[in-house]
Amino acid sequence: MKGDRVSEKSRLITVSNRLPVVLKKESSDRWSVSEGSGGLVTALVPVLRDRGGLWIGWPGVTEDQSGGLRDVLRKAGLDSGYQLHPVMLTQEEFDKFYLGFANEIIWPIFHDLHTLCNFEPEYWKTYLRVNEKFARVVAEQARDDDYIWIHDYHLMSVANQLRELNVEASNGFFLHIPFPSLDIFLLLPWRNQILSHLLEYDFLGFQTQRDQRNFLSCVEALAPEVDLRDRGRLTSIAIKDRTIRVGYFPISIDFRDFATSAESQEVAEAAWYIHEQLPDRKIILGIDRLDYTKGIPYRLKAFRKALEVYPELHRKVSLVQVVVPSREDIPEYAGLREAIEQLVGEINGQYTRSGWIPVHYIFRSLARNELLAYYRTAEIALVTPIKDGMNLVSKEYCACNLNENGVLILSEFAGSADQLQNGAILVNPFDIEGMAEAIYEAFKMNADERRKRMRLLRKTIQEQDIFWWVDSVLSAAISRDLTYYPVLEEYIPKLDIE
Ligand code: GDG
Repeated sequence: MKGDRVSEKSRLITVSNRLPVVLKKESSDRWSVSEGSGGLVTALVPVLRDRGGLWIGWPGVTEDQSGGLRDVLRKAGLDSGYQLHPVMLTQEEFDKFYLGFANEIIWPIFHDLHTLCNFEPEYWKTYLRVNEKFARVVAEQARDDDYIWIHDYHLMSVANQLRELNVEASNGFFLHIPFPSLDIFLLLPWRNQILSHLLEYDFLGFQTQRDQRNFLSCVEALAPEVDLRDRGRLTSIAIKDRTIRVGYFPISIDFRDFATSAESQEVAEAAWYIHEQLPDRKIILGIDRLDYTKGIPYRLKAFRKALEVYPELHRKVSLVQVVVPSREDIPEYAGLREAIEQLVGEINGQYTRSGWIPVHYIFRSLARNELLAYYRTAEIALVTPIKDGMNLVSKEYCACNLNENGVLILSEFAGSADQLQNGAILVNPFDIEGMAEAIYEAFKMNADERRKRMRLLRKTIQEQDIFWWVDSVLSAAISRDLTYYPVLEEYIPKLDIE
């Protein structure tokens, strides 16, 4: 039977939209390749090396520019201890699958922003074609006793194609972004196909309980022929002769790596320099990709409100807002940039005084050490997405807060709020006045409370790090043994403040 041969020792085939490499073109057919950074890569590479395995994904350049690439990837694979297999995309496929279906339909609607969707039928057809392309590369490589782990919203239809191609290996899917509620999901013209394609996986992982519940209520409404059993952290769904399992697993970071890197001399000096430039001032930090889900305009309005209502903050705080350029080929993103820059201009125009600029706006990607220096030195982090699968910035900030004196202001609608609710100040990211009050509360918070809260946050993130996450997902997916599977609630420590 399908999946029967999978075991703790099975090879792991990881499939994601992008291969975990950074490519640089040195000449017309010469490339340099380096391993990508990021928590997922760090956590999976040891597993891939250990079990033997491969990573399948798009290399980041379109077919017409990819001369010489396959050989380089083969060699890079050998060097890093696991194989890399590219899925090549044409420019048109990239435009309609990645920019189109994934980022103009699924991304907005799964973040509850259906009014931003461009429901172009051609996008769906290309999405299916590209998912089939991915499935073909997987089928060429997979053995029956492998475990195939597919990631994220770009690849929801791969299992369906694998079935068509008679691939016997067991598979699982992890969704990194939220899963919407039934009312929102129903708006999607391809809701039935997408749901039935997701039900072709043997295992489904979501970030939070809310996402799991939303998915299960869509299943109950749209696929009444299936049977939901053992509802809980790991729910079983019986479909004809198969049983699939659906759980939630909050992704995390390599806590130790962030904490030790933040301790380095280089980061310490950069952190010192940042504050030297802003003497006698508390830094409030916002770091986000340019994305309408990150709530940047509401956050800026909240900061303006705080300056208006609490003049005590004048000259005493500066907001450093870093916006990392992203998806600029999509019209909605260009408009968002304009809105942000206009608000920054208005706030600075109104409040700047000699020696004090209220908002320091940075529109570029920071080098890693610079990023860590801001994390380490900022007194307050303002992480207020209107919706977010998890939000790693909130966890990275705490990991780098070595002095345990920072305050995390966190949106209720970030996935990380489930784990970090007891140490952070939670806010509704649409509530401008509420966020302004939270900024003031963080500014005034005494050292003892700050330390207690930050210790709690760091403890939680340290215990539930990215390695814990990989273990939890793989043990629930592969071993089917629930005793392997940590009960999350027990891991969330409570805050002890008078
Ligand atoms: C998706 C989901 C989920 C940011 N600015 C710089 C920089 N970063 C790095 C951060 C962090 C990452 O980018 C952003 O991660 P997030 O989790 O916040 O957001 P998404 O990119 O939207 O990720 C999300 C995640 O998948 C994982 O499942 O949490 O909800 O949307 O790691 O450090 N890195 C550098 N310079 C920057 O300026 N070097």
